Amino acid sequence: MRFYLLLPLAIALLPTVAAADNCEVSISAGDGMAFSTRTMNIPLSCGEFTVNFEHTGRLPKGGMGHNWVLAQTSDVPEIVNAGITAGLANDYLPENDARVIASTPILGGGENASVTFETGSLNADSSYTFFCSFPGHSAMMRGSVNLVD
Ligand SMILES: [Cu+2]
Repeated sequence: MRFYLLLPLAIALLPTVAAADNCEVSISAGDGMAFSTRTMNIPLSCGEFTVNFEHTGRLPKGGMGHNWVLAQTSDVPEIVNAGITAGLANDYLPENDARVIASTPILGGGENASVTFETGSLNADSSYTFFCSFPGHSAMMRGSVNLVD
């Protein structure tokens, strides 16, 4: 009887164990306008890629909030402008905007969030940028994405 109860649990844990190390990355930002890294490798073979983002500072999200957003490089300026209009209540991002490929909420100091997205939505011929959409941050808080196999 116990065997039948444990089997579903074992199956539920399998996908976590199977995820490769290079299909997940950790990135952080503190009370300054800087990400901990300026580049990120995303292997298209991952299927799913996860970004773990942490605000390591102390300031509240209304004053020095940060998020992690992925978009095509050419879309970044318009997303940033639309984000200012959307406001903090919408995490400084336009709602239901397909140009936003992946994003975390705006975080304040001490908070963290993860986002997982399908690498199949990325085109090997396109240029991608990650950035923070908090008003005034994206000029400093941005990095390039290297799509790899
Ligand atoms: Cu920021």
